[in-house]
Amino acid sequence: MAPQIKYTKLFIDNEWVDSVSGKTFETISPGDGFVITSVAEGDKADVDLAVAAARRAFHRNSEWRLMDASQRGELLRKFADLVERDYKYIAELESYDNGLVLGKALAFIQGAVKSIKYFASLADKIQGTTIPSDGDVFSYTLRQPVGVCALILPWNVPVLMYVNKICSALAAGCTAVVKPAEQTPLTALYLTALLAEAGLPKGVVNVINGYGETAGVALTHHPHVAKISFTGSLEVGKLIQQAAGANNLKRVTLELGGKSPLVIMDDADLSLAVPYAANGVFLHQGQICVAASRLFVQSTIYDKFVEAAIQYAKNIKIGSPSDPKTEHGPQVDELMMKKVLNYIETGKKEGAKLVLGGKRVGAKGYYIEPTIFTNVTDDMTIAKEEIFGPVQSILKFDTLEEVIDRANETNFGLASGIFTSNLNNALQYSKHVESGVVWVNLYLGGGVQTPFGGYKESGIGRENGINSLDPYLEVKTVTIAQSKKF
Ligand code: TXE
Repeated sequence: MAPQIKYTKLFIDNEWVDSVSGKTFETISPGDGFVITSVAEGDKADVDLAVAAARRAFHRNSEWRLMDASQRGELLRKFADLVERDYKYIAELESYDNGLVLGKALAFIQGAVKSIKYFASLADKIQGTTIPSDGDVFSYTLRQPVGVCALILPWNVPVLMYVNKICSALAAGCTAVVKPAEQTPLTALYLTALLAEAGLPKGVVNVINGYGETAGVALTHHPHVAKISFTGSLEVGKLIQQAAGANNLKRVTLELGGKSPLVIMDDADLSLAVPYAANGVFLHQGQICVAASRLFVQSTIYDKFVEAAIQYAKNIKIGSPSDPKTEHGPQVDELMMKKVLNYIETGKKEGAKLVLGGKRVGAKGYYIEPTIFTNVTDDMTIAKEEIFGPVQSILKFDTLEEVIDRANETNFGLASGIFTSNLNNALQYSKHVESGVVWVNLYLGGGVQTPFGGYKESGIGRENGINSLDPYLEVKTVTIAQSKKF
């Protein structure tokens, strides 16, 4: 049974409100292509109201600014408890709106609870320093919240994105306006209701559903937004950077796409490498920014590996995302499905060999078979552009030196991996591959404790980890004259 929809409006100053224009837009279930519900559609007028509310909540005398840091942590811990209380419902809602298969959604929401607790624990550990400055002075630093943050979310893992960004902002003491992706607004709205239930003061978090070109642009150009945290496409990331530079020089963190290389050396344990490589690119139908979308296999084991990869992928169970047994669900919408199918056609035309899948499944919903291409070369479109779909491209290499150069021959630099039983290979690759994350003998590991972000055009800044609040903080140096040194 479909989960009940409880919130569909905008959230401003702790009130659920219609948009100023009265407009709404539909959100679709990718599992069957049917409309789930209509949600209020915000644009510039609503963004102005939301930013004004966030700004009031950030005033130096506001309840939020006067709250003890430990109390902010306490509030986040309550939020974690509420997410834990409702995690099954939230997982069902995520699966319904986004197409993430239920089994994974349940695991992801449990991961989100851990993340919230982690950020909660950072709230009262924001400390400045005292500095042995030159002269008859005393210097120290304060680390202060940057102000109103615009948190612009993608559709691929909405709950995790909401939690990472909102909890970092709140732990740091900022206020926020969230813009969920237009494809997947529902879990962000529900989580916001839980934050309010946890006792969030008025105006600290506001949510404006809407489109990028309207609500998103209004946020990125707003003179009272101090910082933007964005996860999404490279194209929009560049627009955001320009918008931030064009007006009040907003602080910007960007988590963009990838074309992540995963290298399988001939001394690797294939019983691990094959499933990890498959999961690395087929998880969530390939709609993850760290997808292992360039799989480099050493020539001496290439044929053997390809055979095992096909056998593995053949057995992935495709079905409705709400069925707990399903391993492979739909793409998020028709547009993305067509985009991925188009990449598959391009792969065939450019001479890659399609050895598995390649087709849409059924006529209802947006399903694509797990797809494998072999004989992929570096110059092919499918080896260069982010597909964001269930397409495993297997390339051949001879030596580690060669594959490091080829792995780095991309403007992206988000994640990478290597399977090898030789420690020197692992260390050499890890040192020289140009990516923010390297996995050795696993793929997709580590938790909220580890910094996450990209080299090159995969982004700017890091999320997660002990320093994850830094982008939400300013450093202020205070220097006080002393009559004499003592
Ligand atoms: O992303 P967009 P889309 C990649 C992936 C995918 C491609 C396109 O390759 O195929 O991006 O996806 C908001 N100003 N990733 O079109 O448009 C938008 O409303 C301000 C990788 O969905 O970047 C949404 O909230 N905001 C990725 C968010 O930006 C704007 C996750 C992302 O949308 C805006 C998703 C504008 N001008 C897609 N235009 C990852 N890194 O994980 C749009 N938005």
